[in-house]
Amino acid sequence: LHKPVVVIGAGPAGLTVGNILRAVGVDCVVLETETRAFIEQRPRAGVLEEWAVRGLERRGLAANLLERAQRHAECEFRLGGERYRFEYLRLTGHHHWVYPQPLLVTDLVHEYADVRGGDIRFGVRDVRLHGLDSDHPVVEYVDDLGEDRLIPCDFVVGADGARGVTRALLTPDRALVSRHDYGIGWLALLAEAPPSNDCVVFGIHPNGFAGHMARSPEVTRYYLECPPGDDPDNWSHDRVWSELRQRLGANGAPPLAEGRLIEKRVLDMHNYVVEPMVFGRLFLAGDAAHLTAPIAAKGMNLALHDAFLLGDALVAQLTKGDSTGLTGYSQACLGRVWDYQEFSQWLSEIYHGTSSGDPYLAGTTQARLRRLFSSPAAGLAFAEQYLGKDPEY
Ligand code: RFL
Repeated sequence: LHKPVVVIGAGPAGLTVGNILRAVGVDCVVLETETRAFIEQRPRAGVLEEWAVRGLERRGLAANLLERAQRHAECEFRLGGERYRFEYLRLTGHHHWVYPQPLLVTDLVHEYADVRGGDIRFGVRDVRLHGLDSDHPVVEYVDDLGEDRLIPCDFVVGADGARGVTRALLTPDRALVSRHDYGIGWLALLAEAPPSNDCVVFGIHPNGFAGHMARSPEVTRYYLECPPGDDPDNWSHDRVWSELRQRLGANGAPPLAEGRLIEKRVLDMHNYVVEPMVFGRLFLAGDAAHLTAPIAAKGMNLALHDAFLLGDALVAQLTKGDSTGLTGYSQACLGRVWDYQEFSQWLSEIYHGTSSGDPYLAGTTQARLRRLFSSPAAGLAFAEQYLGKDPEY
């Protein structure tokens, strides 16, 4: 009955930790509230940084990705009816990978459960953790048949995302939670339509920000800035495409390929960071520990960064009795977490300054954008943040 590690949540963070443990034969169990079919289809992220893909590859988790993912070398800003191309591959020699999150989750579940023989239990409810500050924590949950279950363990990984239960255990006497609310909403859309440009497009417009990101040859993600808490039903098919055409319009830009909207939801842009990401035997990873609004497409990358560090640290502890990795885990993650938070805030001002209604902010943020295209040093600094600095793995 006893398991060395219980992982709560089968997202990119939890599944990556599970795979790292199974690769060296450490026994663990992953608990997930949803079904396998649901998590394999849930649309979300798509942009992966080079170092994250290399980290997956090194752990035998990137075979499909390397075969199917697209490489992105440039992005384009549109402002005042003009197009400004930012060629980051040419500037830095580095690129982005685009691979939809549901495909990555599908690969990770398959590898964990079907190839490495990992134990994963779907459809669980009422997960509760006991004795986290002792050497013998216990995870309690109700299984998919309604039976109450207990798993005594050595370590618990809290990888249950932004709406999970594990973060709530880091109460104010145990951790500091810093929050930032942008006061901005994004209508997140998935269109059954081919991409309308050969790279990512950011539209900076007085009506609000708009984004275009290829997900596959058949599906494209779009974003439209909107009031926070807006009702997606306020956005009819015609209104969506008319706003997208206005906000992404520019001289010489190819027309938008319209299609059926298969996802339409409002995301309120807010961030948080939990410090430390650890309480006793509970180690948080991914969105459970820190949320970065999709402004800079960093969340899944940070989730993988945590998972690599935590998976390796748990293996060192459980196979060699070496506790260094676990002791330094939170601090090792938080440097990158804060770096990405800062970049997200900086980028948010560029995206949203023009539509803020404040002409002073519009002026300064447009100057910031022009600097990227007129100063090679500013361009390089931006590219480094945009692509994510390479950690040593
Ligand atoms: P996840 O993926 O949310 O997985 C958590 C899992 O835990 C389950 N769960 C529970 N299981 C057991 N017990 C409980 N009590 C549970 N409560 C929840 C959930 O069902 C789920 O399966 O967290 P993880 O692993 O930390 O991964 C984080 C990423 O998913 C997230 O950061 C990204 O999706 C953010 N993000 C993006 N990140 C990028 O790096 N690049 C992008 O291009 C990008 N685009 C996006 C995004 C997030 C978006 N949304 C929906 C917020 C675009 C969007 C629209």
